[in-house]
Amino acid sequence: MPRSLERAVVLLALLGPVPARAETVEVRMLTRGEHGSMVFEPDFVALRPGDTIRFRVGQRSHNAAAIETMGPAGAPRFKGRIDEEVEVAFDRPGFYGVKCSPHLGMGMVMVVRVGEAELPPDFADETLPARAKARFREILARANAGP
Ligand SMILES: [Cu+2]
Repeated sequence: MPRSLERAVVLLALLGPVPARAETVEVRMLTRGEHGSMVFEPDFVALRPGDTIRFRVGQRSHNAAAIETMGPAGAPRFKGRIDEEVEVAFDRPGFYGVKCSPHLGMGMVMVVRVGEAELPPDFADETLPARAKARFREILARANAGP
């Protein structure tokens, strides 16, 4: 074994396995974003289990809340107040739908994918307002996660 490689192997052995650090991703809640009005930016986020999203007030009068019917079974639910910045840790693999409560009818939603999850065929809640369903279809198509 060449000497430099030998040294690298010794160093790696000393360091041991490096655990993946949990990350925090920022999502802004916006009345007018680059891609339209009433949006989360970004509106699709892929996380590793244990990562966190910090929902930031980009413009006022929005919140971030879990859509209870759109998430893996047993996943924690959350609901921020209007103009509240919340941090949510996503531990459980799967797809999650997130809404802004007052603007769900205007299609203010986003998708979070945690881990190597497959999109469940019944992910879209058919009882949601039409504009929310349309926005979900658009996000999932863009993210190449659609059925
Ligand atoms: Cu809103």
